[in-house]
Amino acid sequence: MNRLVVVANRVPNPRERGATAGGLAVALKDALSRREVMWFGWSGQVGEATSAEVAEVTVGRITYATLDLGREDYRHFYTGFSNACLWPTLHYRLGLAVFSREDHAGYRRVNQAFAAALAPMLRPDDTVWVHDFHLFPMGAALRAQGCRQRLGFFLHVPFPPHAVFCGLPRAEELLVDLAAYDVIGVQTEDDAANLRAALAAAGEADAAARVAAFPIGIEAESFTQLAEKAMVKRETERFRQSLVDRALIIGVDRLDYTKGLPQRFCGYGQLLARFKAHRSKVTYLQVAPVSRGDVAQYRALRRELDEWVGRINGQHAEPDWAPLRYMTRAVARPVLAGFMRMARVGLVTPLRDGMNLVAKEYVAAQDPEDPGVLVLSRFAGAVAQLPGALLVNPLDPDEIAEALDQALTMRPAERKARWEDCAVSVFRDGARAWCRAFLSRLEGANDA
Ligand code: GDG
Repeated sequence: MNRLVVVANRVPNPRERGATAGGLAVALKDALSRREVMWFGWSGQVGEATSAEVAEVTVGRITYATLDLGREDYRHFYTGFSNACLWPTLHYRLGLAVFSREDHAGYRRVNQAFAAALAPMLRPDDTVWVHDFHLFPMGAALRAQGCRQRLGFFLHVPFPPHAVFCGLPRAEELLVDLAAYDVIGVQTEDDAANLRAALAAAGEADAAARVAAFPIGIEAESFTQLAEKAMVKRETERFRQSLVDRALIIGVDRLDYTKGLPQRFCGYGQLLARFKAHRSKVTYLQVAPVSRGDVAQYRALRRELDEWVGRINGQHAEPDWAPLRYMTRAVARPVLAGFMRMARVGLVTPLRDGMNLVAKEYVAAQDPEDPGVLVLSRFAGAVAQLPGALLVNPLDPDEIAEALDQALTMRPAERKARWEDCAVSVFRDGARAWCRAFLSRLEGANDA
């Protein structure tokens, strides 16, 4: 079988194994155990200049081929154009986007450099699968290097309506770049419709026909096992004792302005103010590991959240009860799975999200005999697969408060029925199925 080359901004560290490795790495490893794979991309290291040489490490059938980014390229390609311009715009937040010619030039330069480094490493029958918004131009850059291989692209984040997308500097150029791919995958049918319309408007009607939705999933069974095993861990027991029989609400998100955290905190405050029966009876744990701390808006958000936490706890706490527990450190995945299983409510309210895997992990972590309730933003891509969730407008704190009250008072039979409605797709449409679906479209056969 031919080799699969996965191109992603960040390549997983070959020394990280199992539960600590990234979701994509685990999914690919399981789905492609018989296949030779090369990961190509950024090592995660920043040096003086972007490396001219590719560092290769092979473990079993997987080769990790990486480049270090130079300081300037890191600043303009990664922090600048990718995180401060493309990320907000693709999440419908054009007003937050930072436009800079230098960032734009850095983005194109790094994509060119990656393509120039990868092209000579490719074999004629390789299948190349490029991931995410950092690398829109990679396919076109590979074609310009003379590559004739099958090239697929998957966008993990939303694709906004054309009226938003065309606010990007040289938006049309990105669409022409996308047209170089043989298959262009997105998370939802809405994203697919938006992208097709944008491609058609850019005169790339042929490419519009190569766009398809492939909703990403999780390795649900292994997450359930993690959650079950966590129940006997010391950390879980200590946490349980600290709750003293209070119902737990859990939120788990990278600290990012797309995740709707200030509005969520405000909604929880409304719950405590309006539905007084829950006072002293509920604890909300928000895990929000800091990300992209070198982008100004993320630092501002962190300060804003610090303020919210102080306000809510200051206003509602009792000497023996802090209503909101907030941590900006990451929690180990096996521990997190246990916390999710203990939570009566999973609170997932992004303002906009490509998919949102936390919503699916929360469902997978539940005890089927006594499951909790998922409160989910109607603007997460995952909505289509989770019909049993309580849907909210993440911008409306009152709706969040009402949904939390409904979830906290829901009878066991309804909780179970709603959980079962969500579990169908979470367990059936996993990461492996996603991988196979994309690759079989790209390769025109069911042999992935
Ligand atoms: C992008 C798209 C799309 C979070 N905190 C901790 C932790 N996490 C894990 C979660 C989950 C993952 O990180 C986050 O995945 P999401 O899907 O929720 O969100 P993004 O990071 O924004 O991912 C998104 C995804 O790509 C895949 O296509 O679904 O829409 O934005 O797995 O559990 N893990 C650990 N500790 C933490 O504190 N161990």
